[in-house]
Amino acid sequence: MNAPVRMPDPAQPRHDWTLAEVEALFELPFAELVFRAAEVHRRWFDPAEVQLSQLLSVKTGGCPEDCGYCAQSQRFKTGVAASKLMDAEAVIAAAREARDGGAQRFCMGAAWRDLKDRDLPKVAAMISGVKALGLETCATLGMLTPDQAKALKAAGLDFYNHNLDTGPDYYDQVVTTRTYQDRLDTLEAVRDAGMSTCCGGIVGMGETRRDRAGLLHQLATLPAHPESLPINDLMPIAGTPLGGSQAVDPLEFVRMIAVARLVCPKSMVRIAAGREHMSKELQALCFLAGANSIFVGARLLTTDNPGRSADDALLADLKMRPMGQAVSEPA
Ligand code: SAM
Ligand code: DTB
Ligand code: SF4
Repeated sequence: MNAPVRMPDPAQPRHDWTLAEVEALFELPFAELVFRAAEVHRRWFDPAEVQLSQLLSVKTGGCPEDCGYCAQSQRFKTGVAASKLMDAEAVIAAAREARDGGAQRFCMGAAWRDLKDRDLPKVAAMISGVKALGLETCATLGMLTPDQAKALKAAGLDFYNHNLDTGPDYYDQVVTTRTYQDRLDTLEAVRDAGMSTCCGGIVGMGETRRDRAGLLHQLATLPAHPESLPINDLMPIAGTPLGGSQAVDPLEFVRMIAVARLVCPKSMVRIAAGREHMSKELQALCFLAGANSIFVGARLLTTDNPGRSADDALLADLKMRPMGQAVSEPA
């Protein structure tokens, strides 16, 4: 008698995905794709739980980079004024408010090409102050050296956000001032310092489905899958090269979420930017397809996000609840 054929378990993380396999997932019938992603989601997570992160732009605008989607590049006329790095006290006060509003993670963003050592002490003070509130800490400050990554870890940084943004073949159409390899190097420094990575990208920049598969293929074949995987729907910014991009079809956005869940089964998959223009039904489909994280608060970095009451209503309608805070709050 023949031995029974053992099928590989689709919920087990793999790092040997081929681009063709990732593309094939995108091509599945919609219901089949969402069903498979929902199954994998349930293997690792409670599908009624959603992780809540809150962003703060601690240094806005005036960035020398040319990322074609970004409101904060000094190369484009977007109306965003450049400001200095905020004081640690003000950042910590905003984090306390975010925590009291229910956020579990606080992400500090700076419009920098790379972190300068002269800013490290102030940034470290923000991180340790936010951590002391009982929040998970995240920062996105541009490129890092291995030593800077170690210093941020020592200050109490849990996650570092650094996105690959798009697939490698489309990347040059979006950014020319830093390479794909630069981004991979920063991610390596973050991992080597013992921090968790938050890494994803943007859809709706004129890329093809193959480019979207290319991004997810890169993430799925990293030495460690990103612990957080944000999928941003482009917030079109007037004055930027990509400000007039055609919006991505909502069902294609759901496919992106579902494939992300399938290729990185244990990652937190976040509906990141773009919820402001998404219906309740679209967000519900994303949760069904394996999304389990959102940004809360009325602002992202420079653009709007659904506020507290809209998100309270969304979660109540869907009978979903915030994931427990990872660290217990000090009294
Ligand atoms: N300056 C740092 C950097 O680029 O590494 C950190 C901040 S940057 C704003 C963080 C990420 O936000 C970008 O890599 C991009 O993926 C996302 N992002 C920026 N502008 C966006 C937009 N208009 N719509 C959607 N996502 C956006
Ligand atoms: C991520 O992937 N998305 C966030 C966060 N990481 C830093 C940023 C979204 C920015 C949206 C446009 C803005 O508000 O300027
Ligand atoms: Fe600068 Fe970051 Fe915006 Fe690029 S995405 S222009 S690096 S702030």
